[in-house]
Amino acid sequence: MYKLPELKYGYNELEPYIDAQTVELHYSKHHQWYVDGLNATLSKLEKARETNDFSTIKHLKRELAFHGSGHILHSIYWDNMAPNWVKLENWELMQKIISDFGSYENFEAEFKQTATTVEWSGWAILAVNNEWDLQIFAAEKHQDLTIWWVKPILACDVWEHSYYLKYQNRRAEYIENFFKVIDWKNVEENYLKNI
Ligand code: MN3
Repeated sequence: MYKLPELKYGYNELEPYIDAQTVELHYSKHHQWYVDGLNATLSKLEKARETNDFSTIKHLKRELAFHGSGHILHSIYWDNMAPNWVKLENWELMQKIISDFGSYENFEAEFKQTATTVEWSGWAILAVNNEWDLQIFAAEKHQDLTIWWVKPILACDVWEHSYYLKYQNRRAEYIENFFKVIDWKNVEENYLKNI
């Protein structure tokens, strides 16, 4: 059984950048819904295996990708943020960003533009692979997200529920402010775990 991971801050602690009501709804309703959906899908898959009845497998695999990716990406997203912005120092990740993107400024501009231009719902994701190096992906919806060879280390949710209450259609402003609550120590840890 999957569980909602603990938040390392209170609902109001990302204020004024991400408002308390959005964090509460997003975490306790939306993310919980992905966790519940993932568990329900896994038990349906188990039943299908027991009864050898795979007639609904197409639906179940789609549900698995949708709820599974939703749960994983939200878990990364929450941990990627902190009430007190943690600056990216000249750690290994910084050196890698500079070598792969040319400069930190280039990386930030590419990430923000990617997040801004994801069509409709989705994510901007900085991901690592020890052969492929760092790349920024635009994930339109996440049920289609089957990118086997990458490990996300920084994920920015750009589904409307992550910003609409406070920012309405001003997604770019939300992304600017997301950068003010990034916990770069956490991103660095994710990076080191995956190389
Ligand atoms: Mn979300």
